[in-house]
Amino acid sequence: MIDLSQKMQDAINEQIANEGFASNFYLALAYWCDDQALEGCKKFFMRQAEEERMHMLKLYGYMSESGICPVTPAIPQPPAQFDGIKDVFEKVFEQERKVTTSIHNLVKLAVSENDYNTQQFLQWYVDEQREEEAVIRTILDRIKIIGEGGQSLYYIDKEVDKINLEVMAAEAAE
Ligand code: OFO
Repeated sequence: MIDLSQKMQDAINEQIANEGFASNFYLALAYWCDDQALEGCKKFFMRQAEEERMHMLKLYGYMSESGICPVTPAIPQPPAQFDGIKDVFEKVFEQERKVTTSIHNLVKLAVSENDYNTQQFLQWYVDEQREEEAVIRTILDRIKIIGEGGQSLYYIDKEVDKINLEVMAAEAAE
């Protein structure tokens, strides 16, 4: 059995709340996009919402494996108003950066406690965050190239749809 310190249990419970918030945030974004008729972006965020839920459940599993009952968090309301698609992806990038920081803080705690199991378990999250940030950065770069005037929304949506399919293919190949 894995021996988790109280500090580590609290930190993992906090991360469960972070992943739950991220999942709801992406769900809110999916339906903001739906409202703007941005089908490609909606699909991207629906997949992302599912992924974040899976990240949350993976933490539940780890706690349970350690003989600890995880705390199911109250989830704060995610933002609902955005100043366009660039603003959406900038906020997503900020959100992912926050999650990256919280994962890195968890790793630091695991290292300081010589908790080798948790260090190893968290490596998956470290890799996942690096990949997620890279995808959002790519989308922001494409938005910069396409621009935001005229029919650009149509092309941005197509591009996000394409990137979403690429992410799904890469995940299927893992
Ligand atoms: Fe954004 O990924 Fe969860 O951890």
